[in-house]
Amino acid sequence: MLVAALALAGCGSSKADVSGSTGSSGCRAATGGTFTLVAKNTRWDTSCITLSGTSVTFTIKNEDRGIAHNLNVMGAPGTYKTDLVPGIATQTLALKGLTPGKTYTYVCDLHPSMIGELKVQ
Ligand SMILES: [Cu+2]
Repeated sequence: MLVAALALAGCGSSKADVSGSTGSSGCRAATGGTFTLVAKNTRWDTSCITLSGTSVTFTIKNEDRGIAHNLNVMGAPGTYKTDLVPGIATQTLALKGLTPGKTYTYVCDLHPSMIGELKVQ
């Protein structure tokens, strides 16, 4: 007897929230095996990077004069971070052997709020 009443409650077109959207909104793609990451006003210009392939060479541009930044791609194999260097400065970091399907977190060791995700596809 209760079944009919419960079935009536099922109307309405509420779309379920989609967590972890499948779109590319918010992420920038590393193309050609390179990516330029800019640190300015103690922020990265990108907090989400997608990569197809298992290697990428970052160019890190520190545009904060007198403020030290580095790039630490936590858990990446080999040399995974640069030295802390005050701006204005440009560094490079070449990563190889990244794991497809894994998301790596990158951060500046001095500024924990400078954090982002590198998604290896
Ligand atoms: Cu920093």
